[in-house]
Amino acid sequence: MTMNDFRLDGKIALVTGASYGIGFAIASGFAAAGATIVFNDINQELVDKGLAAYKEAGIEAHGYVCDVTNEEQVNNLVATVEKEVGVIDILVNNAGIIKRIPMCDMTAEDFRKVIDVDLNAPFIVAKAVIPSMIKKGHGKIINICSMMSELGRETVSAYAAAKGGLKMLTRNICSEYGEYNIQCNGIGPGYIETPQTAPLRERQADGSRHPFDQFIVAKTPAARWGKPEELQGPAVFLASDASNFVNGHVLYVDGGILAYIGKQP
Ligand code: NAP
Ligand code: GCO
Repeated sequence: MTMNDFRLDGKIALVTGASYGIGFAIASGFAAAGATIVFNDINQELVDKGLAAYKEAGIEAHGYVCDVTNEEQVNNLVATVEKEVGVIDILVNNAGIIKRIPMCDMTAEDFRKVIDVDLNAPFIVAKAVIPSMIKKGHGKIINICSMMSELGRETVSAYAAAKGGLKMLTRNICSEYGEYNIQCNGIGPGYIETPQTAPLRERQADGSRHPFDQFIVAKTPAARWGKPEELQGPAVFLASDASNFVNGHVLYVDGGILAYIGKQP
């Protein structure tokens, strides 16, 4: 092994929903390792915002509007990327939403929407890129799972069901396409400081920390929230040749939450 095994030079990476947040951080890490970055987001305003952010970071990214739940848009995206940029070597299924509603108050429509973005879409996008990966003789698929791939909590029934399913979709893609030198793994971020978790970290009226913020700090051995940049190393590893015999694995990047009963109050 050489350190080049951890490089991504000459590789084309598609990161979904990567105008900001975890997707942007992972794509930026890939760029630092030499990859060409392709990303999508749900509207042109977000894509433009993302392109400006990548440019500011010195990254010439390729941005496209695509709703990952729309199979026709996804297939068009992949065909356009293959024509304009090249065949996708690395896919990160990052785009995701969450709805925090007690299950019995959640509509079936809300439940379906979360499942659609967080589980059906990774299926659709992976299905769109695998044929070209097979032709090319290699591929890397990284599904962004969650603590909720392993644990439940109040108000996130749809999200936990989706992320639990995404863990098993990861294992199934591994099982079905490993023989074509395609590795499909998951990354399970812990509690990370992004817009998606901002409501859980809001300061209270009296200036105190949000109760959930205090809860997570007590549940995390690192005694802090993670930063999106802390996912870059694990993602580069799973996207690189250094992980060619790692398949069907979910790498939890959680500061130790899953190993810890939590600090005694
Ligand atoms: P975020 O800040 O909400 O960003 C999610 C991105 O996905 C946004 O750009 C969003 O666009 C985009 N998106 C949503 N629906 C889409 C669709 N149908 N088509 C295309 N793009 C779509 O979330 P994040 O915190 O960075 O999380 C990214 C991923 O990590 C998600 O899968 C999340 O479940 C997972 N995760 C997050 C944490 C955490 O603590 N933050 C921990 C574990 C796992 P809009 O702005 O239009 O919504
Ligand atoms: C929540 C949070 C979590 C994180 C992440 C944890 O409401 O509990 O949003 O779900 O987003 O998935 O790994």
